[in-house]
Amino acid sequence: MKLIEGKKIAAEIKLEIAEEVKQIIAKGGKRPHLAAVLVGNDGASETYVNSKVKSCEEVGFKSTLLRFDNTISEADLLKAIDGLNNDADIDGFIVQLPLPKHIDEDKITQAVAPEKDVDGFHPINVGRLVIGLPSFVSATPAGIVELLKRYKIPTQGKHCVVLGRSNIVGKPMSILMAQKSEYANCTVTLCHSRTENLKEITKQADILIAALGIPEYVTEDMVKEGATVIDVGITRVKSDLTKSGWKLKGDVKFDEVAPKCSFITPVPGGVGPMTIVSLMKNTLLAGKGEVYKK
Ligand code: L34
Repeated sequence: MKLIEGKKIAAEIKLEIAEEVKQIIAKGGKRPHLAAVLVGNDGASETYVNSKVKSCEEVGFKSTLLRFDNTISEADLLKAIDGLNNDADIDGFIVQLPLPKHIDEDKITQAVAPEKDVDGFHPINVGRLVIGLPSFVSATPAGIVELLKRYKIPTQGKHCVVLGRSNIVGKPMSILMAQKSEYANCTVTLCHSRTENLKEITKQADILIAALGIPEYVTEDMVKEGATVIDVGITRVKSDLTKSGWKLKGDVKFDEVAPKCSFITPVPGGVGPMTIVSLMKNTLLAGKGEVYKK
């Protein structure tokens, strides 16, 4: 069993990005600028957004954090998005999810200009991804493809089983793994809460990607000997053993599944840091105008 060290790879990629930013600046180019919108004060969202801001500093990007109370109206949030769409200094921005219940997430996602949508959530970017046009790709799935690439995990012709059909992870993940590409070309099965005979399907997976959000759902009997297991889950569960009173759990029962795997990602330190670094990559692309010409 080999541990896929997302945290380590993310640190390496950040150095690569920092180097590229230095060269852009040396040539008189513009420093990439990412903005993040954070509504309310959900603890997990705070952690993720802080880590995005910190990563911007590390790679040499400019960053702007816009914070709003969780009572903000949908109309006012749309106004803020309009402001970011029209701010020429900002290359890309994200609106951290989840949003409060009175705000329609679809409406917000669709209000972001596609050429600044470094989350890759806008239907234009999703559609472009599906038909193989240049697009911003959702950060978590993009980070997972990068991990498979850097660990030289064979994908061509392999059976990849994706658990979960969210717009952010499961759906784009299944599209990416089926793409005609040296680092994909998988046969993909997308499973979800209504899938029958789930265990029979997951047992056939050469690559199993768990993105359900149910802690420790994937058990040893669901995994084929020698499989690669990617754990996207990151749920905070109560714990008496930590100072904070909670600890992070993935969707995979790591201790029993790991011995069967050829490769496996840990939680934390696996997929999470790759999500952040993929956002940095998308911002760099946005700054350079490489997805949508400037
Ligand atoms: N708009 N909303 C928007 N874009 C995103 O890309 C996200 N996501 C998901 C939630 N909402 C979003 C994130 O940023 C999940 N997510 C995310 C980002 C970072 C990490 C986990 C999820 C991460 O850094 N995880 C660390 C542990 C962090 C901790 O201590 O809680 C890890 O090692 O897994």
